[in-house]
Amino acid sequence: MASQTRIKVAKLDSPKMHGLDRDTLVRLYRTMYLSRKLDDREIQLKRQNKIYFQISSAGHEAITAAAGLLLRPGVDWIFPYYRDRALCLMLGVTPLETLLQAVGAKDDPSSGGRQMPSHWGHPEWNIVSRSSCTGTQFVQAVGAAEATVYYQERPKALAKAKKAPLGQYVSYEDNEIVYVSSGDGATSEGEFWESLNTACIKKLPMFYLIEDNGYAISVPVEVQTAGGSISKLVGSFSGLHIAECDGTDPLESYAACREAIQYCRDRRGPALVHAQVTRPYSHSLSDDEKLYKSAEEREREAHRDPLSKFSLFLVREGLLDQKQIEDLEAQVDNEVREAADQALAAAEPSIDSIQVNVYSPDVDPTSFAFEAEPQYHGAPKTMVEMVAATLSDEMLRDERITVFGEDVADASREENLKNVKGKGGVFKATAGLQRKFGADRVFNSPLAEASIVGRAIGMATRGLKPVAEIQFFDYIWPAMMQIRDELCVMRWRSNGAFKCPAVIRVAIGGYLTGGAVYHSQSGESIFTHCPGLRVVMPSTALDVAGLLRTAIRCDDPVMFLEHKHLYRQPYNRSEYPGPDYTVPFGKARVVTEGSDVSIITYGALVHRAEVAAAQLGREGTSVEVIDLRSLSPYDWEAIAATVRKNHRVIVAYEDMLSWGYGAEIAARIADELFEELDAPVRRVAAMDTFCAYQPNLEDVILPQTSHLINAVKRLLEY
Ligand SMILES: Cc1ncc(C[n+]2csc(CCOP(=O)(O)OP(=O)(O)O)c2C)c(N)n1
Ligand SMILES: [Mg+2]
Repeated sequence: MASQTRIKVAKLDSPKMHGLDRDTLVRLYRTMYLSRKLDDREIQLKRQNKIYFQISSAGHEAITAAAGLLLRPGVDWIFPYYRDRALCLMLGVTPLETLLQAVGAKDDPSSGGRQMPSHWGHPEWNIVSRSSCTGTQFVQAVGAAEATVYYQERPKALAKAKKAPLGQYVSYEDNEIVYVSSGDGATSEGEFWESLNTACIKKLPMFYLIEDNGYAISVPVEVQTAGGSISKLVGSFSGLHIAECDGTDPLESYAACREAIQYCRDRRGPALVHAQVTRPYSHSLSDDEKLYKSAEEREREAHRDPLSKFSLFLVREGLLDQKQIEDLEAQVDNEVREAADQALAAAEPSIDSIQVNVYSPDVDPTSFAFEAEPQYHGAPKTMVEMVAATLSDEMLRDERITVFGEDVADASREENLKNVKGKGGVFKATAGLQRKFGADRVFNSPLAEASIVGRAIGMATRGLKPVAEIQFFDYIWPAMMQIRDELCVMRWRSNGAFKCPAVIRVAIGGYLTGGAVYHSQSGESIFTHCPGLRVVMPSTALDVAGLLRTAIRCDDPVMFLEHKHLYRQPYNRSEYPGPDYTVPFGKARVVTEGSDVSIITYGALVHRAEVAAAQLGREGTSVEVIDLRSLSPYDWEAIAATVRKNHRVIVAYEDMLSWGYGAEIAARIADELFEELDAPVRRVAAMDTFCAYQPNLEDVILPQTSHLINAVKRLLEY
């Protein structure tokens, strides 16, 4: 008797299906296959020289499609990495959109053709624009999760953020979470550890997905990660839910992610899923893994390919037969073909559009709108008191403002506030603010500069207005990548879809005898060199009030440089100019008018130039002193006007003599105003060396009045 053909029917109630119905399982496979086909198509386009770069998500499709299924599109906040194509597709990014990115089209929603392929970003789905930097996303995700907690408690802040420019993308929903992912290699970045630390301290609703394909380009995981397992290594983080799964199996991945995501949604703390995946297509099309991976290793990986395993599973379980698989694949192939044709025909961005979205198109901090008359009242305040007073008034006015950094709070242990005066910053610039506005608005951060700036980026991206403090300029460097590659670039690289209008306050400059090399540095030119960033440096208390308020109210990232030497000087004090006093950026101040020589300066040298001018005035030489106040943008008209008037000019600055900020000003004067000059442009600056501990070397870092006087006299000899 012929044996009866047994038709196997899937038991969808079997535990291995994890409650997923047939349609969802098919959708999972479809998304995984679509992701792979898009990669394949890009590879073909690259080989045809129609695109310039390709990095694939191959081998990562199962875990990322499963995670995408569990995230809520447009509700949860997504900080992905380049191998998250299936996740993005699952959330709603279309195949055409991913290919518009590959070809660098004008209408690419992630960057308008500015970034490489697979640098995901989509405001509609809360996918925050990614840079190429591995690891920077972790601390930004922390800031985004802090925004979740903040908005939950402060609906007024949310309402205000929604009314601000790009407010259409500001959102908060109950139980939302923040997703952040990376490969195994990127977990070696400090920002990964900094982020876990804060996520656990604050029990933030953050879902970490580590997609471990065993390699970071050519570096294997045992050389990357102590003990070879990131999930084991993070085992002692308090309150962190940890799971490990086979990331090539969508059902096992789904189960692991579901539990982890629920943990986050329940606000029990952050969760980390460590998924073992494969990387069949080398690191990118610029890499050939045969150079460092054995044939056996590659063979073993091939057996774990998520696509072939899952299609086999679907057939074996009777969910799809071979014909249905083939139909589904043919349908997807067609979809990819059509999307590719459309992408290849799409318009490129125009060359001049490169200038667009460097700064906010909505708020111009150099405009007349920021001109205001002071309404003085109260006793004179020092510069440092003015910082606190201005922050206080702005915080009253705008609940989106948070203030954080090292030691900025009055006392983190709130119960102590009854009996102690409070710290409020090592210079007291934030004194009393926690007491007044609460510990959720004014708080101490761990001692981790990259995460201070990264968190500010995450908050600002979601519509908050962080005013973060870097305690000393000398220690800003761990944050350099967050500043240069993230904070300044977010708006430009997302073609205006995201922005980071955070204020970074930084105490800068030589200030005390014995401050030595690590409490005395300048280096503002390094930051004025960053497009997208505004850099200001007031020299008086009045300008602190006006410029700090403009910094907070403007829509761009601002580095607010506070000179430590000036914080408590009696000569620059001012009465409080009122809660709406602003000073536009890019407008210099004529400190003293004069008709023989001009000194263009800023920061701590303004007062010294003023004293020099007074002394020279008594000797019959009339000196004009210009305080730039804003370093980027700067007031070229004021510079040109004083040069045209006096024909003799000194640029005085504390930054290094060579390549210092004033060197560029001097160069531009020589370049554009040469005919106006009766004498060479002179620089008076710190020497190209460090400030030593010995007091007699103090003036190495901060030029003295006598240096300025001598320079003026030499200039008059021409
Ligand atoms: C900060 C930084 N350093 C180096 C690189 C160059 N780079 C790009 S990807 C990569 C390896 C990343 O490996 P992993 O995190 O394991 O992710 P995978 O590519 O394996 O998925 C490196 C070194 C970079 N983009 N950013
Ligand atoms: Mg890797």
